[in-house]
Amino acid sequence: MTKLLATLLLLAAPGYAAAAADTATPSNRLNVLFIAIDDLRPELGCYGADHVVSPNLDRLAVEGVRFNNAYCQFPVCGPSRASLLSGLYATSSRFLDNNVLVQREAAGCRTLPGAFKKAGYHTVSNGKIFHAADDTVGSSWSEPPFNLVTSPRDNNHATPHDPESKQYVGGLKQRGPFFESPDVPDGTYIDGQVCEKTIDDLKRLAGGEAPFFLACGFVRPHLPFYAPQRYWDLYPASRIDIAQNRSAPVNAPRELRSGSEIRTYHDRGVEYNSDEFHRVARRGYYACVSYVDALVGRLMDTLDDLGIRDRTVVVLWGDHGWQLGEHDFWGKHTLLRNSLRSPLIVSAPGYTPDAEVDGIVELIDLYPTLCELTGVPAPGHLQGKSFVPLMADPTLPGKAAAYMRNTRGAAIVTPESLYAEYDSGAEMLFDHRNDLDEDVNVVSQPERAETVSRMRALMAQIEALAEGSAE
Ligand SMILES: [Ca+2]
Repeated sequence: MTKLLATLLLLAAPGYAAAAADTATPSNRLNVLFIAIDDLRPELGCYGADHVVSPNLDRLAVEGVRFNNAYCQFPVCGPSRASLLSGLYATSSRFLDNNVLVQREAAGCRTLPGAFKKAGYHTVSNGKIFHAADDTVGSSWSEPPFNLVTSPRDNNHATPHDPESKQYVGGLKQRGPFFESPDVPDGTYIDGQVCEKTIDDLKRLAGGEAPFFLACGFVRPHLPFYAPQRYWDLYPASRIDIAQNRSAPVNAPRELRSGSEIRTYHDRGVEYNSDEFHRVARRGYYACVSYVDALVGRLMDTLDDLGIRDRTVVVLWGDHGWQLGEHDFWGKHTLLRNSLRSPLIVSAPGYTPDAEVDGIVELIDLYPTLCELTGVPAPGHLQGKSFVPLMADPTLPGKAAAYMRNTRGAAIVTPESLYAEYDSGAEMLFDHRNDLDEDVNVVSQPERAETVSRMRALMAQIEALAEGSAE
């Protein structure tokens, strides 16, 4: 091949920005704005949900690549984040629950922000990124994390700001009501303050010598559903559609049950799983989504105002999905698609804007992807795979399967099915070609035997990789 032809092919390839990144020096490397949204399921305007008001996330999707089948590795905050930030799968002995510490359970493995810090980036953590704000602080961050979620205690993420809410705290319900809608400014709640801090950081770091890796973690729409009233006003109660499939899946094993987190908050007299409960909870969740959407919009506006949008990779991810009343289930935790599927949008200079990828990717793939996009060296321990090729050509197939665990078992998702195996031996198989809502567990149907044995083998393969040495 002649040199000219090689150059032309390189320039013609949609992914040429990645090739350029390989030779980037620290001073001309792309910045990264890394936006984490807690408990956000992919029910957004840009994911086809017209009833959700998310203009800013929709705008980001138009500027980037939207992943329609991105899966978390554990449908609980702490383990999901530990997996993404360490680049390692959760296993039967690692990243088990919210007591997780990457510095203990993946000791010696450089974290995602740590890899950027080592490569000369200035790395900053605002809000909820690691589940424990003090996890891997010295190796991950250039500055002490700004975190109001765990401290100070007088304004944690569950602190109510409606004076009326005080009457709903007491007895067994020390956590306050599960929703409130006071007429307060955005900055009253933690997320508004994290947004302000991140805007200040963008202004401070935009002109710096070093590129930045700026992480901004919003806690809504995580429970409790507290958001300023104007975001509730976007959703008249009479127009809220509730889940249609309110029964447990047919042939569901007893290990499959709803999370109970919402019941640790005061119900304000709304009977659990009544139609009204479904309506109020959905309305509160959507209000919180629109609240964080507005905050993301302010970050994007700041990038534009500073003139650094074309030098910044923006990635927006949710740490797992959520059951919003489907099967009468609430919350995360389950090995069902609604708990496991995450929103994921990546906008990087040089890649097809307004693209969507149907191929399967995993949140664990973000670490090697961001390394490839920026030219930051990827450590050898990573178990995920860069999805930059899918950003260059969104029609390419994704992974054969995504793998995830919860406290009771493990699951894999392929383009056709979800298969789960509990530690008790109980199994589930949902046929996503005909039953995306997962209403019937077909694992015992004789005609599925071949699929089940193929899924078992595939899961064993991935588990062998996941259980492999962390180093
Ligand atoms: Ca979460």
